[in-house]
Amino acid sequence: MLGSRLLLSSIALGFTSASVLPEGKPSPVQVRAAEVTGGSDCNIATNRACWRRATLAAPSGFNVDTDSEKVWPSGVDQGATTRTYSLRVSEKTMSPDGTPKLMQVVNDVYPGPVIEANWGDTVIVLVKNDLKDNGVNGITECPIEPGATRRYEWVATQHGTSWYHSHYSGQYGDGVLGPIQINGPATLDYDEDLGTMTIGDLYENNMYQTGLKAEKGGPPPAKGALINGMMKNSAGQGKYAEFAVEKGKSYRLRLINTAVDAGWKVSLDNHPFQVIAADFIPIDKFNTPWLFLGIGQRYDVVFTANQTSDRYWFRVQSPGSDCANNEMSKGDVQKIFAIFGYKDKPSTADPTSTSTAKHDQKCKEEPGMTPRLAKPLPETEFTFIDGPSDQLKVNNGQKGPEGNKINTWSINESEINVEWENPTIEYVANNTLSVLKAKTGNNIYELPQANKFYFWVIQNTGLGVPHPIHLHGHNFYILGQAENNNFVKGDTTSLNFDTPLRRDVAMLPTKGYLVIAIYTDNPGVWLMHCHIGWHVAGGLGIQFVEREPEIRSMKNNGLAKMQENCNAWDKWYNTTIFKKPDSGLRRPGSGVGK
Ligand SMILES: *[C@@H]1O[C@H](CO)[C@@H](O)[C@H](O)[C@H]1NC(C)=O
Ligand SMILES: *[C@@H]1O[C@H](CO)[C@@H](O)[C@H](O)[C@H]1NC(C)=O
Ligand SMILES: *[C@@H]1O[C@H](CO)[C@@H](O)[C@H](O)[C@H]1NC(C)=O
Ligand SMILES: *[C@@H]1O[C@H](CO)[C@@H](O)[C@H](O)[C@H]1NC(C)=O
Ligand SMILES: [Cu+2]
Repeated sequence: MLGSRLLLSSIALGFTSASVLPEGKPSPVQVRAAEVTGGSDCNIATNRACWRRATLAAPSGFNVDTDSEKVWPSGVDQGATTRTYSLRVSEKTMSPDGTPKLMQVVNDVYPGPVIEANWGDTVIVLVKNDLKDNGVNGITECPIEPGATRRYEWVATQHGTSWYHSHYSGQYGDGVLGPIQINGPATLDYDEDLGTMTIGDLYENNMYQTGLKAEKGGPPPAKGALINGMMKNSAGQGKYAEFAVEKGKSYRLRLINTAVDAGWKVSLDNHPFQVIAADFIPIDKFNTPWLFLGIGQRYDVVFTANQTSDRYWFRVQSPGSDCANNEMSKGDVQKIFAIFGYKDKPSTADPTSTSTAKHDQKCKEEPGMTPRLAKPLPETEFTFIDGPSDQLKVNNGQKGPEGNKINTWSINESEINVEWENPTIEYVANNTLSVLKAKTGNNIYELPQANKFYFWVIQNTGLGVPHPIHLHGHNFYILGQAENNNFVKGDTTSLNFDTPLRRDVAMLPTKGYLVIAIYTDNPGVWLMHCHIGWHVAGGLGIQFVEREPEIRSMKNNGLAKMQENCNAWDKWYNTTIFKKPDSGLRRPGSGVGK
């Protein structure tokens, strides 16, 4: 929930590298100046827990035990600065797996440049839409019309790894995405930061064509995957992404699942991971040879290059057809790799390493991760035991005229349908939310009370396939998560109220449930949706309107600017033949009715 204290920060079309980064391949640069640490023995390889020693300006200092959901370095005295990045979104033919494809990319590269900042920095991102006919849509803003530039500003209140992407859902699958790296303290020491690794899926056709298929007959298989925008495909074209390590050193690696429709299990042969962060939350060291990442999830892991100097496979696999339908990862066919090579054994040959560990084939997170900073929840406030008003039922169906039916996804039997030209925040600004709430598909749930836990039981019905549920503006608390199970009213024994993991994406497992809590400390309009492109496009989303009157009275709430942007969008939209074809949170293009 990066920058969640700023109203207009949750939607991205893309962003550029700051003036400090070249407009080329993203590279893991350490932009941190030594003086930031407030002492030379802080945040060094043997003291990663420390970020900034106590000073007059920050009497408590900042470290991995600091509650980053409440406090963060602020101002130059505490080592925070402002960084500006310019991102330009345009069409470009690229060959990420050795075969050409017309993509939509940021600053002519895929993935887009890394937006890197230090904990507490203010980040300004100027996004220019250089596409001919697509915008970005929102809950909190109008889309960016072609030719226009929009300015986003947010504070990196938390540290860790994330990514920016177009919220025209499918559009990020065509390339409009890039990593975000916020340097900060860590729960485990390591020598070097290897930076980010994006793991996405690759489709034969563009997202518009693929989305059409998903809507009519169900999603087609992806033809492959890309690791940091690269892959050797089944025909031997293209190249594997490579990472070089030095024997004896330990490394931090920032994993990001940027897929449209794939959950992954990942592993590095002979080098088990020590997981140190889940999304933006530091976690107690968690050891595992295989790690599951749902779409949108991030994990920071540490591993030590302490094996025989050689080259090792980094493996990415689909743990079952419900989790990813991918031509390069199916049963015995497993071809999605990157390479980690020891520097003292330079070679260009493919590794010969084998994997000794097996994974559990489950499309859900490894159990047992706990946050470094435990935040217990008041069990007595869990109201589900009294009534079902906090139940959210995820279902699927079909709608439309006979012979032309399309697949839909709903929450409590309602598919979300947003208005591009009138984002929810505009109704909030006008104090006319009730008008929007009377409309079909608004899917608004109000969270009126401040600093209170709201609990939700999300039950997976219908097809019951697993869904990565993502919330903007908050880390939710995960109280319970089960496969093939209905949550039983009154049964709180299976829930964790003492040390729940907090993060911003969690799996709603196959035919099971996910129980979450949201703490209302961030007024705004926040979308919660399935991160599978086809599902959010088909309606699988709701929006929380949190502490509505306060949004209007917040200083610098950006509402006037939003109205100005919307007027510009309205003017352009009136002139184009491309009209909104669906939930509005989906693929660009035209021609498909509801
Ligand atoms: C290599 O490092 C890991 C920790 O990352 C440790 O668990 C393992 O025992 C080490 N192996 C050797 C051979 O030193
Ligand atoms: C969702 O639907 C269930 C049953 O269909 C109902 O009991 C519940 O109150 C609804 N949830 C909300 C938040 O309206
Ligand atoms: C909000 O008010 C402005 C100014 O009166 C108006 O132009 C706009 O259409 C209103 N928006 C909505 C969503 O009603
Ligand atoms: C949209 O275009 C129509 C006709 O071309 C015009 O009458 C209308 O005023 C325009 N609306 C806006 C908001 O520009
Ligand atoms: Cu889904």
